Amino acid sequence: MPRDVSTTLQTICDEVFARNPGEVEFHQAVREVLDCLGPVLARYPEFAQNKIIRRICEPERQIIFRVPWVDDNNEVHINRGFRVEFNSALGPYKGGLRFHPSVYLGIIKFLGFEQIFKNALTGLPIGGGKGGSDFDPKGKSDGEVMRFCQSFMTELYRHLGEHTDVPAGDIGVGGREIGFLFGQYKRITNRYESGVLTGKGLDWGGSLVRTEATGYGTVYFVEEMLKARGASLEGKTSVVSGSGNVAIYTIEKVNELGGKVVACSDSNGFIHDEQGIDLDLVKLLKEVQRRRIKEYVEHRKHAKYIEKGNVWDVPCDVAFPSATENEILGKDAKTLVENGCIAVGEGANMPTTPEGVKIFLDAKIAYGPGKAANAGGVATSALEMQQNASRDSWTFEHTDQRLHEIMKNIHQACYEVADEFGSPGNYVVGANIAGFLKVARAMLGMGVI
Ligand code: NDP
Ligand code: 2IT
Repeated sequence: MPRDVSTTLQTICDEVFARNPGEVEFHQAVREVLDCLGPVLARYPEFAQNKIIRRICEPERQIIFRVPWVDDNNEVHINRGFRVEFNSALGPYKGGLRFHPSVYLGIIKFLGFEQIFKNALTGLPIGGGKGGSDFDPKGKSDGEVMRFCQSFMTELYRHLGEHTDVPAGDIGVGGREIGFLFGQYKRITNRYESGVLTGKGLDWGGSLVRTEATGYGTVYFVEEMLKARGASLEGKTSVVSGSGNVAIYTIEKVNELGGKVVACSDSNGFIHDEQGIDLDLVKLLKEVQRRRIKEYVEHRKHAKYIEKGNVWDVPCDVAFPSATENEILGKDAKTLVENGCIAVGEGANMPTTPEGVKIFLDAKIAYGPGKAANAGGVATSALEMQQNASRDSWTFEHTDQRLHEIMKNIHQACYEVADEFGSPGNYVVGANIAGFLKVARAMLGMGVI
């Protein structure tokens, strides 16, 4: 890389870190993308001349608001709400809402930044955004969750719209929460604007396959990476972290493709079932009853629950981190590689630390970074928007086929672009450059805005 290019990128990184102090996850996400852009700036000086990277790193709009609500005992609580509308070069802001006590601006900005490039990779007309709150839905009654969602939307609604900003789910936000949010939006605006939220119920504008899409898409992506190496998931053993939406439908698709998942987790510990995870049981415990994963072993006596254990210690051929950011540390990546892991598909966003990523890349295993591998979720959200716009609803088979094609295309784009820019087999380089180029070209075409 020419020296002036690497100096420019380093200066931009330093500026972003100084302008956003303490937002360590955002810094990490920015550094990873910028580390890949040297060859792009060298080839296209117009991007630097027009300060495209500096503009991409500054959100178009950031909204922070108070969310007061009353619990079942009439006690008042105050949470903080966020929506970061990061980039609308390719379409309305699009990205999920996360409700988790760890949420602060730095998390929402890292997620929103990743979302820009992920959404670009889908090839669909969606910009990047993310939102959420430090509200903890765990242990709350349905009534409490409803009142929180209504209060959250009472502020957020003024910033949304099917052509403006379209939220969906993420950690702690699923079908129940999207229902409460949509109901309040409809009531305040007096508009049945289906396309303003995705992940809706199937009876009122939701799309088939959206629930399954992130997990299925991640497995499709891994299947493509393996195919490129003459392998497949059939007969392989997998480990999946988390036991939420992404984890559950990752397990379902691995099973369908002839693989076996032997472990999954939640934030308290993990279960290990050498006979293969009983997915109906996990669905019942997590989706229907909202219980903890440790209860699995009460029903499957031969399985083990390891409280506070590390799921990455379980040997596997393929790893699917599907819980949260930075859940695979350098030491975990080392363990996975030493145990013979040949592929990693990131269902979660940025689940691997930079040390871990380096270990995977150095070991030359098939490593699919989140912004490529988990793009099936948001892609199917965009398909939901298409159905809403045409007041139509597609069959499961048709929607799944579209999702599958999109994931194949993303894989192909990442693979080819990595090659073209001198890093064959490196999907981090491929995803970051392919995503960046789409956004950068659109921004260039629209002038200084
Ligand atoms: P869910 O809330 O359905 O499930 C999250 C799972 O991860 C739970 O098992 C949860 O355990 C675990 N988890 C969450 N936070 C932590 C933590 N800090 N430490 C350990 N475990 C944790 O969320 P999703 O399945 O929707 O999301 C999982 C990941 O996938 C996130 O990174 C999200 O950003 C990403 N993603 C989601 C998409 C979607 O469509 N839903 C799309 C693309 C990416 P516990 O119950 O104990 O908290
Ligand atoms: O991280 C993500 O891509 C999501 N949480 C899904 C976003 C969406 O708009 O469907």
